[in-house]
Amino acid sequence: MKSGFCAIVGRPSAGKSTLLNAIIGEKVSITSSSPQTTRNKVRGILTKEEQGQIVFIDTPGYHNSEKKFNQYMMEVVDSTLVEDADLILYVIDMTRSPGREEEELISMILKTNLPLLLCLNKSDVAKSAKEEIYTWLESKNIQNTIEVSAAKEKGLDELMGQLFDIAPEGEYLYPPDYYTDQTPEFRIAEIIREETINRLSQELPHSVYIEVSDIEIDEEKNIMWIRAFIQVEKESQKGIVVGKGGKQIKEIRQSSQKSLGKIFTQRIHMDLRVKVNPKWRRKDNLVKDLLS
Ligand SMILES: Nc1nc2c(ncn2[C@@H]2O[C@H](COP(=O)(O)OP(=O)(O)OP(=O)(O)O)[C@@H](O)[C@H]2O)c(=O)[nH]1
Ligand SMILES: [Mg+2]
Repeated sequence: MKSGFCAIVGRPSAGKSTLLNAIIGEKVSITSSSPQTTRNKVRGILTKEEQGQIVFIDTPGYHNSEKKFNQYMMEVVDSTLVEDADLILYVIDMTRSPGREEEELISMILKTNLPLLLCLNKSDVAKSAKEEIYTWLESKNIQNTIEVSAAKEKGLDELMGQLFDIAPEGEYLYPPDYYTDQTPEFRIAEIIREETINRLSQELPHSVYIEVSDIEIDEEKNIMWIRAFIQVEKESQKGIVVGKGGKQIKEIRQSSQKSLGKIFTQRIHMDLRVKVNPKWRRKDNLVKDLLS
C-alpha cells in the first residue's frame, strides 16, 4: 500500500486550493480570485482502498515580499516542504509565464530531492503561457507533468494515479473515513473568511481575519451557536464590511450559516460582528497564532 504527505505548492492563485477541494470532493480549503487566500497548512485526506492514502497539505501561495505577514506565510511553505512532505505536487497556472517566484520555488523543491509531480492547471482557459512553461520545465529537466483543470475537474483521476505511483510505501496515516483533520473552530473561521473576502475587492481581503470566540452545541435542539468577529485594520474597512444598513454583514452571516450547515450536522445560529484591530498583521503573537 502507498501513503504519504503531499505538499501542494505554487504561486498565489494557481488554483491549489480549488484542486485540493476537487480531489477530496469536499470544501476543505477556501478559495477566492484574490491572491494569498490560503494562510495555513490545510490538510485534506484521500483514501483509496486499493491504492492507499495521500494526505495533502495545501499551502499559501509562494510570493516574494518583504512584508512580515508574507514572510511568515513563506515560512509555512518552506517548513511544509522541508519538514512535512513525502512528495510534492507543484501547481502552475498555464496562463502565466514563469517568473522569479517560480525560479525560487523550483530551487526549493529540487533541493528536497522528494518525488515531484508538476501540475499545469487551468487547461480549460486560454493556455497562453503553455509553450513557455514547457521550455522552462525542460531547462530544469522536469519530465513528470500533467495538465488538469481543477475548476472543471478534468484530469484528476490521472493525476491521482501518478501521485500514487510516486508516493512511498506505507500504511494509513489517518483513519480511512477522515477527509480532514481541521478543528471545527478553524473550519468555521475559514468559511466566514471566504464569504467575507469574496465580497470585498482589492487589498481588503488581506486585512481580514476571523476570530471565533464561542461555539456551543445544544444537543436537544440540534443547534450550533457560534459567536464570531470579522477583524479588520481600520474603521473605514469596518464600514465597508458592514455595508449600507448592515446589509453586507447580514449576507455574510446568512451565507456562512448556509455553508456551515453543509459541513456540520446541527443547524447553525451565528452572531457575527465586525471589530477593528489596528495593524494586526504586525502583531507577532497574533500572526503566529493565526498561521500555526
Ligand atoms: N479557469 C480556471 N480557473 C481556476 C482553475 N482552478 C482555479 N481557478 C480559479 O483561480 C482562482 C484562485 O484559485 P485558488 O484555488 O484560490 O488558488 P490558490 O492557488 O489556492 O491561491 P492562494 O491560496 O492565494 O495561493 C479562483 O478564482 C479559482 O476559481 C481552473 O482549473 N480553471
Ligand atoms: Mg489557496
